[in-house]
Amino acid sequence: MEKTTYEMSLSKNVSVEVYPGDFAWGAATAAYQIEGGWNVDGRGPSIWDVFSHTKGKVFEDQTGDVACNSYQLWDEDLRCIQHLGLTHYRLSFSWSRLLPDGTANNVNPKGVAYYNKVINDLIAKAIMPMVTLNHFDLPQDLHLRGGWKSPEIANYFDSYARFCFKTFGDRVKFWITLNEPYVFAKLGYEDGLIAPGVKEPGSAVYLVGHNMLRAHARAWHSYHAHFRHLQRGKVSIALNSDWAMPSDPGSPEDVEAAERYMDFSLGWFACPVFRTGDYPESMRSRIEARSLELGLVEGERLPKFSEDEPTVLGTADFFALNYYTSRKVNMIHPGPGELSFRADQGVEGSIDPSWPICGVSWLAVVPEGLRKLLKYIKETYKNPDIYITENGFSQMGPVVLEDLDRCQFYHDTLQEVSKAIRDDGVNVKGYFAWSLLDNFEWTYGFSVRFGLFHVDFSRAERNRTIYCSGREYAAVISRHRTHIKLRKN
Ligand code: PNW
Repeated sequence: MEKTTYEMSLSKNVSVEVYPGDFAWGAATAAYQIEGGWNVDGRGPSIWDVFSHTKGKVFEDQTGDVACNSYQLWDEDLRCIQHLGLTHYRLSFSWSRLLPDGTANNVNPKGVAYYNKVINDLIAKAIMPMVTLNHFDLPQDLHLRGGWKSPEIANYFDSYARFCFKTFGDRVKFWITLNEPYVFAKLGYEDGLIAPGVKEPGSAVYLVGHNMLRAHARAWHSYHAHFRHLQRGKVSIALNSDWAMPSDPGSPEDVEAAERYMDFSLGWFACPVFRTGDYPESMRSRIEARSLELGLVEGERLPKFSEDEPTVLGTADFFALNYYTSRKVNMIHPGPGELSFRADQGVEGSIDPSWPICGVSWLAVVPEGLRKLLKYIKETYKNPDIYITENGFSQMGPVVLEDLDRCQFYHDTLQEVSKAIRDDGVNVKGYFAWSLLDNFEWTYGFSVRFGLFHVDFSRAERNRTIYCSGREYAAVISRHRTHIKLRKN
C-alpha cells in the first residue's frame, strides 16, 4: 500500500541520527498471549490455563487456548518481524511446554524443537532473540507445590534457567529471567485479578516479590558462574514502572508521595538489584511501622534477604524497563487497621484529565513520562545500559487499521527516547514495541489490541494484517538503517 503523506512525515520527524549504530529495534510478545497449542505435543498446564478456564476471570471467558496460534503459525510471525525490519525480537518461553511439570527431570523434546526452530529462524535472518524465561505463566504443577509463595521456587526456577542456558544459550545472548514482578505479585496475589488469582492483601505480595528476586538472582549467578565465559550473553529482569509526578509540584508532601510511589513500584525490585541489595528504606520503615500497629512481628511481611544466599545486588547486566503510563500522586492516610499494599504505600496515583486514554482505562498516554523516567533511572541506578523492553498503545472497540493515533504515539514516544539519549545522556540501547501482534491481553482477553499487526481472531487462519502504526515503525527503522550505512561510508 502507498504510504500517506501524513505517515511519511511522522517517521521522518523522529531524529534517528541520535540512536547508536547497534541500537536494538524490537517488538515483544509473551508465550501465553500468542502461542495457543495449550494441550498439544506434550505441553503441561500453567496457572494461566487454569485461571482462564475458570468462569468469570477473563472478559467473556476467553482463553489463550488458541490465541494467535503462533505455535502453528510461527512462519507468519517471522514474516511480520521481517516486514518491520526488526533487529531484535523479544519472546518468552512457555516453561510448561519445555518442562511439562516444571522440573528438569522431564523434558519435552517437542517444546525444545519448537523454540529451536524459532531461534534458528531468527538468527538465519540476522534478528537477535531476547528471551524471557517466565512471563506470568508458571507451570501449574509448581503452583500446586507452593508456587511463588514457597522458597523452593528459587531452586525450580534456577534448574529451569540452567536448562535453557545450556540448550539455547549458544544462540540466545539476551535473557530476561522474569517479567514484571511488580504486576505479577500485585495483581496475582494482592488484588487477585490475574493468575493465580490469590487475594491476600498486605502479605503474600511481598513474599512473592521476594521469591521472584531470589529466583532471578539464583539464575543470574548460575549464568555468571557456568555460562557467561562461553556464551557471552547478558541477563536481566524486566521491571515495569509508571512515572510518578507530584500532584502539586510545589507541595513537599506531594513530592514525597511521588518518591514513595516510585520506591514501592520500581524501587521495590530495582533498589535490591541495582543499588543496595535491599528494599528501599521507605518500604522497610513504612511496612515495619504499620506491622507494629497491626500487632505483627517485624520482618513477617517484607522478608529480609538472607546472608546465606547469593546476593541480589549486581544481578543484572542491563536495565530492562517496561513503561506504559504516568500518574499524578498524592498522600493518602489509611486507618491503622488496614492491611494492604496500598495502605503500606500510603500514596495514590491519578490520571491527569489532560492525558488521553487509549483502550484500557489504566493506560493514559504520557510519552514525556518515559523521558523523565529514563533520566531518573540513569541518576538513581548508576547510569546503566537501558533496554526499553515494552512500551505500547492499545485499541478497544471497533478495529481501525489506519490507527493514526497510535502512529502519533510511536512518533512522540520515539522523539522522547531520542531526547533522553541526546539531551540527557541516558544509555538507551534498544526499544521493543508491545506488541508484534494483537494478542490475549490477560483479563481483557482479545478485547484490547496492542499489535503492530492486526490478528483476525474470528478466523481459524488468524490472518495477520499490518496496521498503519506498523508501517510507521518500519519506516523509522528503515531510516535509521539507511542513516547508519551512510555514516559508515
Ligand atoms: C504488561 N495493569 O503487563 C505485560 O508485560 C504484557 O504481558 C501486557 O500485555 C502489557 O503490559 C500490556 O498490558 C501489564 O493492569 C499488565 O496495570 C497489566 C497492567 C500493566 C502491565
